[in-house]
Amino acid sequence: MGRTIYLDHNGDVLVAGVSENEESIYEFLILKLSPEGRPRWIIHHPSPYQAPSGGAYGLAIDVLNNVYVTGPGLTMKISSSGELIWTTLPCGIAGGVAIAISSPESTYPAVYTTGDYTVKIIQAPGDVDGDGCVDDADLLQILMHFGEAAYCAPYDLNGDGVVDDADLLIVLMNFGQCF
Ligand SMILES: [Ca+2]
Ligand SMILES: [Ca+2]
Repeated sequence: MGRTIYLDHNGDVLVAGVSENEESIYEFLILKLSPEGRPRWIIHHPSPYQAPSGGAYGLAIDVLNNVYVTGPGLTMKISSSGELIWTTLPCGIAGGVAIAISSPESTYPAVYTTGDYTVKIIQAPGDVDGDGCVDDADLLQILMHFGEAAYCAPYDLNGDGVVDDADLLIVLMNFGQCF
């Protein structure tokens, strides 16, 4: 079932919604059609919420025709050719019902979704505070929370539930970069 439809910069048609597979698993369904209606690609991805109300609700594209899709509990980025680039960690507030990107010209836009909460999804690795650059402010966040259990916190950069040297390394490896 499609819920949202969008035209990209090439006139291709993007459709996102929910589907149910043979094993009764509800999925995010995203498909891209040519202007003539010929399928270019289709993606099925398990929905964190296993109900007919799960699946995709919002869709946005950037200047490169990358596709951003959000729904309850999940947001994902898909390349223009249909490869899954990333998904958010299953952290409860990982998706919403609408999505927008901060600067469509950027290759690294911040992604905002909205539902019960507004979520800013940081793409730039090591950018804890989401200001677009990895600097001492991000380093400080890691150091202040070092050793803490921090499931789904922004300073738990690798999403393993603890703030430790692995997160510190992500900041240090990207230090000084702006996206
Ligand atoms: Ca930052
Ligand atoms: Ca971590």
